[in-house]
Amino acid sequence: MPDGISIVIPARNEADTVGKVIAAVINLQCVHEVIVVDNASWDKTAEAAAEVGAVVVEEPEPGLGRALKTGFAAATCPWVMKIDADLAKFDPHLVEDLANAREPSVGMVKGNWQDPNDDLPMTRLLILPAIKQIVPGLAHVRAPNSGIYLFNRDLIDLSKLADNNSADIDVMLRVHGAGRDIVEVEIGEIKHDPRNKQHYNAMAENILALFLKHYSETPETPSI
Ligand SMILES: Nc1nc2c(ncn2[C@@H]2O[C@H](COP(=O)(O)OP(=O)(O)O)[C@@H](O)[C@H]2O)c(=O)[nH]1
Ligand SMILES: [Mg+2]
Repeated sequence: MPDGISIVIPARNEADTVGKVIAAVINLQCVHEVIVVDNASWDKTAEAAAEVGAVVVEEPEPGLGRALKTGFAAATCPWVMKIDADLAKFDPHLVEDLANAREPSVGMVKGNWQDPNDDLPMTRLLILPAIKQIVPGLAHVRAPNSGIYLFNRDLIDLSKLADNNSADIDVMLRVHGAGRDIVEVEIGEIKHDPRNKQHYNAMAENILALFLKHYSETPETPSI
């Protein structure tokens, strides 16, 4: 059997959904532990997570990247899977499907999901064009912004990850920079909480800043 995995779930005020997400994955054979990062929640996220057997760690400073750094560092397995706490619908088989896609050359397995109500504007209009221009070695990735992925934590310097919600993409850029393959697995339909425009506007800004920083530090293309 391939190595066991740690699941890390960042959670900010997700008391309504986090317990169900944990319960769906915690007893799978390949899952060694589920770590929930309670990111300054003011609801009962931590209680809901502990009740169904997750290890709860606290990250008092809000920010998805901060929560991820804390959670990835707390994981005891080198292979860490990140899933969101706000999933209302997903197929828990995706955990095994991602775990089984690991090969010696692979550093990261991303979950490629569909949502019939979401044509992924951020991915189409910002992230795919940015990858094509700035990181052409990742042009094969269809769902680069997926927040569901498995990666080998030992390949990257966790302390350098972005603090904000560009961190999922930052993990991918860093695993790619470590010379390992990024592969994708189809994970079917996912339903999660829609957020407001301000959330996605801020996310787009953070992602653009991440790509510009990446380009200034490690240009793959001679010039743009
Ligand atoms: N927005 C936000 N999400 C956070 C934060 N810390 C942890 N999270 C969790 O990160 C996951 C993804 O966040 P979400 O807002 O759903 O982003 P989206 O799915 O990319 O639109 C959820 O499980 C959140 O609870 C934070 O400071 N801000
Ligand atoms: Mg979400």
